[in-house]
Amino acid sequence: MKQIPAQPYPYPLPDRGVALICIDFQRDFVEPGGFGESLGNDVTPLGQTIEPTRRVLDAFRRAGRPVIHTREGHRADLADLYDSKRDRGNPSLKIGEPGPMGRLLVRGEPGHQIVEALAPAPGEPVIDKSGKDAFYGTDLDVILHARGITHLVFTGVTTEVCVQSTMREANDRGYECLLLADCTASYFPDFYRVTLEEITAQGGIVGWVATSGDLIAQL
Ligand code: C5J
Repeated sequence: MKQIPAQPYPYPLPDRGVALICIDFQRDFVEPGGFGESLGNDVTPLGQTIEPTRRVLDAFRRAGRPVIHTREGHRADLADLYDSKRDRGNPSLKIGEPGPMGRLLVRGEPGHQIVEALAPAPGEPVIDKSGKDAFYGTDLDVILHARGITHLVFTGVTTEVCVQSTMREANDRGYECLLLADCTASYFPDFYRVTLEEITAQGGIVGWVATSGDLIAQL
C-alpha cells in the first residue's frame, strides 16, 4: 500500500483495485464554440485540465490499471430526457436542438465526443449517462465490481456538477475516492474551490484531494 500526499491526509493507494474515472471530457463542455460556451461560460479553466489529465491517463495505461470514461448525453429520440432537465432555466437553446457542435447533448453528435487528447482507448469502458451522477441509470457499479475495483481516482468536468455528484455517490457505495485538483475544473472558480473544500472537510467526508504529479510519482 503506497501513500499519496493528499488532503486531508495521505491517500492509501493499493497495488490493485484502483480505477481512473474520466468524467465528461466532452467537446461540448471543454472546447470553445460548444454548449458550455453557448451558455455564456468561459471554457478556459476546463481546457487547462486536459494536459495533466492526459499525463494521468498515460500513467494508468502504462501501469496496466483500468480506465473508465463517462459522457453526459441523451438518445437521439430524447426518450431519456426529463422535461425538468430540458426546460430548467428556460434556456434559449434546449437539449436536442442544433447548436455549434450538432444537437446539444445528443449521443453521436460532434459535441458529445470526448476531446481527442483524452479519447478512450480500445477496451476502455465508456459510460453514457443521462444524469449528472455516473451511477444513476448505468452499469458503472457492475463494471467496477466485476473488476474488483475498490479505489477510484477522479478527473473531469465540471467539478461541482458531474464530478461531485458521481464522487459523492461512489463514496456512499463504499469506494475510496481521490479527486485530482489539477484534472478537474468548473466554469465558476469559487464553486471549484468550495467543492474541493467540501470533499475534504470533516476528515474527508467525501474523500481525498491530491495533485496529478503526486499520484503519477507513485503509479
Ligand atoms: C454539466 C457536467 N455541468 N458534466 N455537466 O451540466 O458537469
